[in-house]
Amino acid sequence: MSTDRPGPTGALHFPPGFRWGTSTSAYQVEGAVDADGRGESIWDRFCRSPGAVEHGDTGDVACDHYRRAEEDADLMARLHTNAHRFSIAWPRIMPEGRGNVEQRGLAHYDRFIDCLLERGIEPLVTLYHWDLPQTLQESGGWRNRDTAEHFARYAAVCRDAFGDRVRDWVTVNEPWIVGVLGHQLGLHAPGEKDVRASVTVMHHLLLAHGLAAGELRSGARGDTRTGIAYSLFPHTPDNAGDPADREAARHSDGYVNRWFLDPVHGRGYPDDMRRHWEKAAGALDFVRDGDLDTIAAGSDFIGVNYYTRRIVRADQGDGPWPWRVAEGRPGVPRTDLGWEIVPHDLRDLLLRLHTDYPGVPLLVTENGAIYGNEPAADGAVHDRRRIEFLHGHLKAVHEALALGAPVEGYYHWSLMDNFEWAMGYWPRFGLVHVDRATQRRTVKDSGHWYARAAADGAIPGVLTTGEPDR
Ligand code: IFM
Repeated sequence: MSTDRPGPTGALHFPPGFRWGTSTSAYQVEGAVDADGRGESIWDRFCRSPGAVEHGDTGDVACDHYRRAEEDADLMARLHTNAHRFSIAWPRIMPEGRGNVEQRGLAHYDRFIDCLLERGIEPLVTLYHWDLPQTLQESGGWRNRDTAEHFARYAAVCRDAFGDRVRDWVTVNEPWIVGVLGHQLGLHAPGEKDVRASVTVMHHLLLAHGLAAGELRSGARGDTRTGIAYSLFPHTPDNAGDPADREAARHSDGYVNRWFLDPVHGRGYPDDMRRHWEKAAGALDFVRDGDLDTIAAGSDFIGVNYYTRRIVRADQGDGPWPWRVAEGRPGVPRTDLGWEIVPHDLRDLLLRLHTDYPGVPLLVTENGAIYGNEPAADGAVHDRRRIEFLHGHLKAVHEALALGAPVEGYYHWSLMDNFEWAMGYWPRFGLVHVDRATQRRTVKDSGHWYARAAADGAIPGVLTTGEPDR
């Protein structure tokens, strides 16, 4: 793909057709948890466990996006975006996860997809962004292999309903986070703390991806594409001069990144991590003959969710892994949550994916930052730091494009401030501020900046203007 080469302060143009997108997920924005026959999800249940979510927050109301879907599509049109990634809530389509299909749930997404298309916004649909129907959890959830089969049937229902208008599908969002936070550390629904469960679940999620991809691609249109949105963390050894730290970083990279990317792209599970998992969790006997072929059959793009890097050092510690995540470096800027901001690692990550999995289109399916800006006296939200974040990361994407990485689009996380899982509502990731009491939406300065970039198909080479955050 070609990109214009800028002068020192000239605009950086992105290729024609580049997707300027925003990203959300159902449970984080929709609310209306009892509307139109929706079934209970594991997040509805988890939010009600005392202490599970900060301040006892829940997704019951969230951004009320279920009821304001059309208004929010108008908001996207005002941002000049041409793409939007959202997820379908499985419990709205199949309240019990299998069997009965709820037509009102289908009708809702049917209308929303049309709303997007009417505004020139291409939908990128995620089928699983963590809201498993609670009924399926009661029969073992993702630990139960049958859940992958149920997921494939749900995918087929979505294909039949929306496959005429939706070309690109993310089957599963961040299988590593589901496995580790949901089943090993107990920080996300369903709140399990079991190392063996976490690796079992990850395998079943990959299997579910492969089975669902087969269903989605068998639809009427010939150009359907499927992929996973991975939580990818570039790794840095704490002490690059220490071979043990370098080895720790390589293994941790296997744990977080390669464990998913390699099997999906036909290389099977990486041997180094297989040994670690067998030591920590016992024989991987849930991997059956043929599973790896199913898993390898279904990826037409790589969804890159990138937020920050992981610095790792060798350390046996108390847990099962012979590495430990180290502190970030002094002097590196951070978000309000303390995550290091390292845009050049996004560039390097995209280039690495291009090298390791050649020819596979790349979509930055999430990238964003928590900054807590509230409306100022003038009513606007002056989040200069998010503009800098956007500029830095889009510039990194532009550099990756210029070096040949096939990046097709960038979906900012998030369209609007929403429910940030176990942290509840305090973290604000949006280009649009949401007033929790009134649901009033205010486009932040960063939203206006992104709108300009999307309209121009370009960003400034150098960021020169703007006031500091207030
Ligand atoms: O909000 C989440 C999203 O649901 C998955 N990826 C990371 C985001 C920010 O933490």
